[in-house]
Parts: sequence; structure tokens; C-alpha cells
Amino acid sequence: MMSKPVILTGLRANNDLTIGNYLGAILPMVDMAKKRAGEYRVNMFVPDLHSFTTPIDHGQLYDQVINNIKVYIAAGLPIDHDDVYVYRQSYVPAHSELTWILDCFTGMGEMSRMTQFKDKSAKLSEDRISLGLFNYPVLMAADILLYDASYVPVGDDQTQHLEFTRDIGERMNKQFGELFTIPLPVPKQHEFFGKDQGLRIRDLVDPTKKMSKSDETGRGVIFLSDSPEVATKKIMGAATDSFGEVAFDSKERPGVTNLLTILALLSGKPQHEVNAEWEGKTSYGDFKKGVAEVVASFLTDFQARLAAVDEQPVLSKLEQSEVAMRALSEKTLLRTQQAVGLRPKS
Ligand code: AQP
Repeated sequence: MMSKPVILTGLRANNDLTIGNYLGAILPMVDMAKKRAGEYRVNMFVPDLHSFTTPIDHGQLYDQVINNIKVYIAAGLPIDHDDVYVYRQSYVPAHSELTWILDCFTGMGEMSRMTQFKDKSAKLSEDRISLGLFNYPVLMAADILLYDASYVPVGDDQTQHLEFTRDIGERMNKQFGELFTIPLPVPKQHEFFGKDQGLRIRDLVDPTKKMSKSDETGRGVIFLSDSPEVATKKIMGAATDSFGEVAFDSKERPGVTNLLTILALLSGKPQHEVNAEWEGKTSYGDFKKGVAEVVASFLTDFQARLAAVDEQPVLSKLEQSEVAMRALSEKTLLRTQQAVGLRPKS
């Protein structure tokens, strides 16, 4: 188990997941788990401690965590495979403990430069900006370094945090010897997942922003729990442009390009094929109808699969994985505690 390279990803349970989360993070991971489990170990977890770096309804959190795990399964994660682990971060105490140690080697300056912190804190009043929001990239680094993960598929917005994970891991290795496996640099990650770049699904109302599950209005966001009718309305109301002709051009025409991207990914067709079908067409109404049909049919199928996921096997899998992950992460934690002088060297 130790020697297999590790692929790891997680999605916060602060709200319902979106098709941005699905296409950017869940699907690449599930594809990888289907194709490569056996050769690789696959850790797909719920970072529940990350879920309240920004304010949430705590009464919903526990159920949302279980729902997220079910979403992974409905998306096709093969949980019966021995190399696939599904776990909750807060059930593995080493995440919090390693975070504290790493915090003490992290600069205020480098955390202040994180664009996710800047973006998210800009939306909150001063007294609601938590320390957790400030140092969550350190918790994310612990999530990755504890398991010697080499491959971490994340959307484009998380690139900076992955770079930080590499920095803090290398910094610790330099000072204390080989403590951590360093995840691959971002371009190599893209190569591994067969992509040119990270995916960024955009908000339908404001395509200059990414589609985000914590968006205040949710008008430009397709949630996995949206009814096909609601999703259709959102697509029909999506912002486009005044060029009057469908074209794939993310700089000049982010709205239309976003819809073309969603269409290709949800229909499982290559982007160039979908573009060829639509480019040059002058009715944005017909185009949006085409996209809405594909989205509505995806949601109908997906929601039926989700409703059919049985809870008992999910709970058993969580329990098994959490026992295994506690044992594994404690080894890395002990190595680190010994290195920084908290435990005697063996
Ligand atoms: N719009 C997106 N396009 C592609 N990928 C995306 N991801 C998020 N939005 C898009 C990827 O989904 C995973 C979710 O990680 P997270 O829940 O830990 O946090 P996040 O990146 O902050 O996600 P959101 O949806 O934007 O949530 P909120 O609004 O709660 O902050 C990551 O791999 C992310 O890259």
C-alpha cells in the first residue's frame, strides 16, 4: 500500500456541489480511479474541517458531508476497490496536528498573497474573516503531505495552493531531511490528467467569475441538486455577448465559450467536435436550448443515481478507510514530530 503513488483530492462540504466542482474535480478523479486504481492509490476525501472557513449553516454540515460522499459514488467512484479510500478529514486527527506544525514554518506574507483569501475575504466584513480562511492552504498542504500524494487534481483556482504545498514541503525537507513526498508541479499534474490546463467553469451570469458553490445568489450556478427546470432557466438566462455568432474564444467571449465547454464535457464529446457543430450559428437561443437539454438530461440521470446510493455501504467504507488513513497519517506525523523535536528519535 505504501509504495503505490497516491492520487488525492477533496471537496469542501460548505454547500451543495456545482457542475463546476463535478467537471473540474470529481470527474477527473473518478476517471482516474476507474482506470488506474490498482497501479495507484486513490484518496478521495471530504475536507470537512475546511467547510467552515467561511460562515455556513452548521445544522446542515454533517448531512452535507455524507451527501458529498454519495455524490462521489453516484459519479462512478468504485468504492469497492481496495485501492480506493474515502474518508472524512476530521476523523483523522493528524490533519489538524500537522497543520499546527506547518503553520509555524509558514510566513504571514505568503498566506496574504493567496488570491483565494483575497477574493473570499473581500466578500466578508472584517469580523467575519476567520483565521481559518487565512491559513486553510496550510491545512490543505497537510491533507496532501500526510499521504505522500504525488497527484492532486484540482481546478485552476487551487493552483496557488498546490504550489504552496510544494514550497512548504520542500522547505521542511531542506531543514529536516526527507520528511515528505512533494506533489508534482502543476504542469506535470495537467499532463498526468491529460489536460493542457486547469479547468475553470464560469458563472453563467458573470462569466468573468468562476462558478462557485458559495455564490450569494446562485443565479449563475448550476447545482447538482437543481431540478432540470431550474437549470434550464439558468442556462437560458446565461450572459453571452453581442457578436451574434457562436464562437469558442475564452478571452473575448467567455460566456459562450463556457457554454461550449459545459456542452462538450457533459456530452462526453471532444471540444473541437462540439465547436464544429455550433460555431457560426447565429441563434444564441437555439444554442442555449441545446446546452440546456444536455444539462437537464445529465441532472436527471445523475439525481436518479444519487437517490439510489445506499447509505450503509457508504458508512462501512468510511469506517474502514478512516482506520487505514489514521494508521498511515500517524506515521508521517510521527516522522515530523521527531524531526521538530516533539518526540524522541527512534
Ligand atoms: N468553477 C469551477 N471550475 C472547475 N473546477 C472548480 N472547482 C471549484 N469550482 C470550479 C474545483 O472543485 C474543487 C472544490 O474544492 P473546494 O470545495 O475545496 O473549494 P473551492 O475551490 O473553493 O470550490 P468552490 O465551488 O468555489 O466553493 P466555494 O464557493 O465554497 O469556495 C476544487 O478542486 C476546485 O478547484
